[in-house]
Amino acid sequence: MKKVQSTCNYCSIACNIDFNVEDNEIVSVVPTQGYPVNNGFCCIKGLNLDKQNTKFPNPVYPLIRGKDGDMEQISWDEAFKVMASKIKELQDKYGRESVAFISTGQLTTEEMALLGHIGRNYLGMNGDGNTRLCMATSVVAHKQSYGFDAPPYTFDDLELSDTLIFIGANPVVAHPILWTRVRNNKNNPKIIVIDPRQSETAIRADEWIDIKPKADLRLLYTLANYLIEKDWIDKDYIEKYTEDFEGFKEHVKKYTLDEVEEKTGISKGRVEKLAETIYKGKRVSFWWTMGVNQSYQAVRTAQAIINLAIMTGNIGRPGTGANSITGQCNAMGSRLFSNTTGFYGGGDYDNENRRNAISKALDMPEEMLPTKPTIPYDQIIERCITGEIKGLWIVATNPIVSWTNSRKFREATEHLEFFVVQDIYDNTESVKMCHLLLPSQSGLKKEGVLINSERRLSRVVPALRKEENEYTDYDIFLGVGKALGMGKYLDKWKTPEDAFNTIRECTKGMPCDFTGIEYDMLKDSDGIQWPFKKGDELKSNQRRLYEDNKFFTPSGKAKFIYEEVAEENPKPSEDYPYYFNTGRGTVGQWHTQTRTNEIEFVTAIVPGEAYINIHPELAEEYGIKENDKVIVNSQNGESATFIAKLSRTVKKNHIYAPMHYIECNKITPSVYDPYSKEPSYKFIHVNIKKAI
Ligand SMILES: Nc1nc2c(c(=O)[nH]1)N[C@H]1C(S)=C(S)[C@@H](COP(=O)(O)OP(=O)(O)OC[C@H]3O[C@@H](n4cnc5c(=O)[nH]c(N)nc54)[C@H](O)[C@@H]3O)O[C@H]1N2
Ligand SMILES: Nc1nc2c(c(=O)[nH]1)N[C@H]1C(S)=C(S)[C@@H](COP(=O)(O)OP(=O)(O)OC[C@H]3O[C@@H](n4cnc5c(=O)[nH]c(N)nc54)[C@H](O)[C@@H]3O)O[C@H]1N2
Ligand code: SF4
Ligand SMILES: [Mo]
Repeated sequence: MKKVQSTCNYCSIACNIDFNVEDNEIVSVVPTQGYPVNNGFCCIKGLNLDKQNTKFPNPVYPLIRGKDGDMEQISWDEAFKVMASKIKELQDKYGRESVAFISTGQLTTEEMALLGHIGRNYLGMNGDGNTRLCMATSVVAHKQSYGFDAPPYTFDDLELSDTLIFIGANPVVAHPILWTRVRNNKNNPKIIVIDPRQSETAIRADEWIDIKPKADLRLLYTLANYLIEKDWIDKDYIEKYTEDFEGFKEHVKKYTLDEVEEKTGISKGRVEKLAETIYKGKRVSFWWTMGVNQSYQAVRTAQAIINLAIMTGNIGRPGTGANSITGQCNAMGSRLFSNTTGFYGGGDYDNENRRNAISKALDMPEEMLPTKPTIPYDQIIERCITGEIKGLWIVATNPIVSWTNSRKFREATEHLEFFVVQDIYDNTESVKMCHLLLPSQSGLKKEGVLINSERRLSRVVPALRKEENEYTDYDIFLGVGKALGMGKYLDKWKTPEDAFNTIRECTKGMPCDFTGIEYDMLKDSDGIQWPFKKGDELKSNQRRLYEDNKFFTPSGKAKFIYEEVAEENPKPSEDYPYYFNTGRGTVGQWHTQTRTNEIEFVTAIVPGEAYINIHPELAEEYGIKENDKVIVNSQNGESATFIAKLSRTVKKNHIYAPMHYIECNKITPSVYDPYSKEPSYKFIHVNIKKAI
């Protein structure tokens, strides 16, 4: 029996798992002992990683839609030829930007980088990722406030804090191993959860701050104002290491305690107490996730959290930080290496030094590199609808279920001349709409590197051998690249290891510099967090950023960034009296459920149909009982039917819908943060009626 240590490719914790393998079959799955992230523990998804393409086998050969609408098998060579000729044909006829791709935070870094190389460097397409639905807000917030998309923390900080404040984050469900780390904290920490819903995490916290939906920014500014008034701030830190505090101080003056209860639902006394807790804490850490990122004013809210941390000196020390938790296993890889919004390793496309360095690292003329960032996801969809984009290639994402106001995505696909889906299943909702399916093998057969939420690179090692004609995403990209005639431009990308070396070269001199990491150093290892420059010595497997109080802005200082609190968007209206909130349902369910539907422990206990949590008193007003069907009508003009699950975890005028079902995004709005263009998935007004 052989033991293969690899990385879980569900969530951004990136637990390490030992697969015990015999005759190319997985005999058992054991969380890796001693691995600094998960040390012998993992959640139900990781424990069932062997169940992929077992209940729903993926086709080995590509499928193309015939004239009668049925899918027909073709060879890989034919599929690559179709890809190359269709893309060229569309680009010749309608221009380079008439074809686009949408990828994901769930590929290996090398796969993502190769797709970006083919799609952006060689073909000049637009290409965005599902990370836009998830982490775009944090990216912009970090870039503006810290000067680089560089989250500060290491997971040990969860154990070292004395005060942990979770804002719009539900780690008990979404990042269970992270919650295990909180429980290991020996400082008897104070745990506070800010969430309009009494989430599974709020239930376990010392205090649940039951805020009105999207009132976070006002609450955070009010807290800041009160802390300043009380002089509960770290003046020395502000003076030496931050910029524009005076402007911020002026800005927050109007956010007084007098108005706070009416606008946020949190009483003056509670705000004072929360401020005092922050002041008294020696090691205060703030953790945020999608309750912040997915909003019409998300970037400024994330930055208001950063502002609180830097004004109280809670950054760069053990147990502190304004910490954005990522979502997917390789969101961090996608942020740095997808070649969609900036160069590999960071840097804007108009930065001459970076153009030069990247052109050398890729061995490619500068003129071939992109000159501007991609248009974002929402505009890709819009351009499909207007007919400017004719070809779309989606990889490891299932937008017909996951895209906001999903009618739009369906509409987009109806206008496409060429819609390609690359997935490990042939039965997803998106596959049902496509012209060509490129079936990839799952992570169990892949090799490469993932980068987790605390910037740790770790290896994906194939637990299972590929059988004949089985292609991973990496193989598929290479096949397409060759068919396109990329020739010498693939020389630096022959294997995942080549790709790793190529992109590693691109990090030289950047904040994420990991030129000191050899590909094989990551195998059977503790993983290594960036930065790790050539010549660096690995002193610890827990490293945080900003310990030297130097940020990546031109001045080296962290910036206070702020703006007026915006009005609710969409606006409330009498016809739609309830707030509709969405998010994760259970630990066992992953996104659109294509993978976790294979886990029988999960499907046996989670509702098989879309459901909402509704307060028992509201349900009673409509004569709705447990498991009755409810029609939800949304301000976006759409309706969907859900099963009612009565629960006091939601306020009487709130409805909560887990995102794992196709019905959920029928209801959500086409509203985005103005800076990050991340969808505001968690906020729209609805009305309800009992279905008869
Ligand atoms: N089991 C499981 N785990 C997952 C995933 C999964 O699908 N299933 N997905 C992974 C991914 S990609 C991601 S991005 C993460 C997401 O991880 P989380 O962000 O923790 O999960 P969500 O449930 O989307 O949202 C968190 C909370 O935000 C709250 N919220 C909504 N609106 C507001 C608001 O206005 N203010 C505040 N303060 N809170 C609000 C919601 O009520 C919810 O409890 O999970 C990752 N982990
Ligand atoms: N209402 C609402 N909607 C949301 C959210 C929310 O909170 N509320 N959250 C948003 C967030 S944060 C996210 S990250 C998105 C996630 O949304 P999606 O990315 O659409 O969700 P997944 O189900 O993870 O889709 C991944 C797809 O890739 C396939 N796949 C898995 N492994 C591989 C592989 O190795 N190769 C290939 N080629 N395919 C593979 C899976 O079968 C699946 O079809 O959803 C967003 N949508
Ligand atoms: S916590 Fe995340 S990385 Fe760890 S096993 Fe569960 S899904 Fe995988
Ligand atoms: Mo996500």
